[in-house]
Amino acid sequence: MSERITAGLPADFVWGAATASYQVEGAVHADGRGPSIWDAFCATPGAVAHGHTGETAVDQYNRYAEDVALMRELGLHRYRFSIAWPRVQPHGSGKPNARGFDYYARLIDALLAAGIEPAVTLYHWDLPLALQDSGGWPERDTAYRFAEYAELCYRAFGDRVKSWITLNEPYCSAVLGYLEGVHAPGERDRPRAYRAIHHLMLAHGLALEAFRAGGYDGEIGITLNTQTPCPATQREEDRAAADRAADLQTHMFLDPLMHGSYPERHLAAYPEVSMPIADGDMSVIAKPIDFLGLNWYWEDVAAADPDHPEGFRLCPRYQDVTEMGWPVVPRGFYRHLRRLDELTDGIPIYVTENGCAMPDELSADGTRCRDPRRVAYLRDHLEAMRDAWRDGVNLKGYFVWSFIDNFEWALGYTKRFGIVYCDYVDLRRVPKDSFYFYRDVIAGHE
Ligand code: GCO
Repeated sequence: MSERITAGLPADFVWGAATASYQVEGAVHADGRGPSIWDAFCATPGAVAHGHTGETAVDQYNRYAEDVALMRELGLHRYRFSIAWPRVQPHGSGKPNARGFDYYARLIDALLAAGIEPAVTLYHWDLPLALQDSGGWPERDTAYRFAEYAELCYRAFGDRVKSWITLNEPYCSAVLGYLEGVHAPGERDRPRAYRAIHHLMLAHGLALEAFRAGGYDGEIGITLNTQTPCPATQREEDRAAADRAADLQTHMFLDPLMHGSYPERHLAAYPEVSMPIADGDMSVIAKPIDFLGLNWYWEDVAAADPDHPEGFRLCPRYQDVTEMGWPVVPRGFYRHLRRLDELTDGIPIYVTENGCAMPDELSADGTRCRDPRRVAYLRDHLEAMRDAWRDGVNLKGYFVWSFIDNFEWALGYTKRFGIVYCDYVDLRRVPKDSFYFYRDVIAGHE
């Protein structure tokens, strides 16, 4: 018999599950919510698979009580969800919307009544459209607006919420949104994308300062999707290539937090880029966080490529892939956790997302969803995480992505990440086998 997955993890290790507002809430016109860049992006022909939108999503806005009951059945310790900025401040500045705050108060109170702690992400990509109309993240003003919005949230919920995440994956907001154009707002402009990076990091720093200045009790951090690409071979040039392949996704975000600087060699490869740094910005960004959130799904392999501006290319690998085409590499998770521990000097880490999309189907009678590949994925990744903990990584908790199937951004409803199945015809929830597996992990039986 092999040992329990949780063997050796500390008793206060946090077991969680995560979602994000636009991916699950629906009710986009309810109670005075303003439009976000994702509403606009979804309305752009060809932007999202099959023209799907978050208009209904899984309707958590109206069905949160049912979802909280399932979380209780799961034995969940903490639910990570995000606040939709345009719900609580419809135009991104000015007057807050009380009815928007009321929704999150209902959700938070339901969680607490069920013995589940809320973990709140302040920004999971749904920028109020009014702020994009005045320039979006490439504009410095957006960072100030974010700090004001963050403060409204601390004031409303600081008494009940003890775990805050300023931003989710600013890499995706800036690079997918402003450089590659595959996420909202769909721009393709490198200089603007890098301005967005700086203003996102500044927004994080200002929101952190506001939290400290307000004397709120609880912990605050940021969630990144950092990567440690593997070198294709042990040749010196491939090792150097793998190192550089981490610059944009890891160092452009982690270095300002840890050292108050951006990686110079990366910026030097793109002379058209200039970071709009004002006096004092970098020390605001580098203010100590209480924890780092890590979203991790797969590991890249890199080899030297003299034709690339940064001298690397990503290579294929042999492992099975998920429905996203992402290779399943649990040892890569272990490697990255170790590396992150080194890069951050042992900062407390929460895995704020990990999981996979699989070709899930309901049983003929509609009562079960067998997802053995997700169970295997979770088992292998949890073991890798446990090993990283044993080898000294300062891990505080793990959140599976996702609690429930949801709107997978540009891929619409075509990818299912949940441990709860959602039938998009009648919005019925059916716990998958992985739900029962995770319940047993949390209970210490696996
Ligand atoms: C992300 C986001 C999630 C995604 C998930 C699967 O990490 O991209 O935080 O919203 O849905 O990662 O792609």
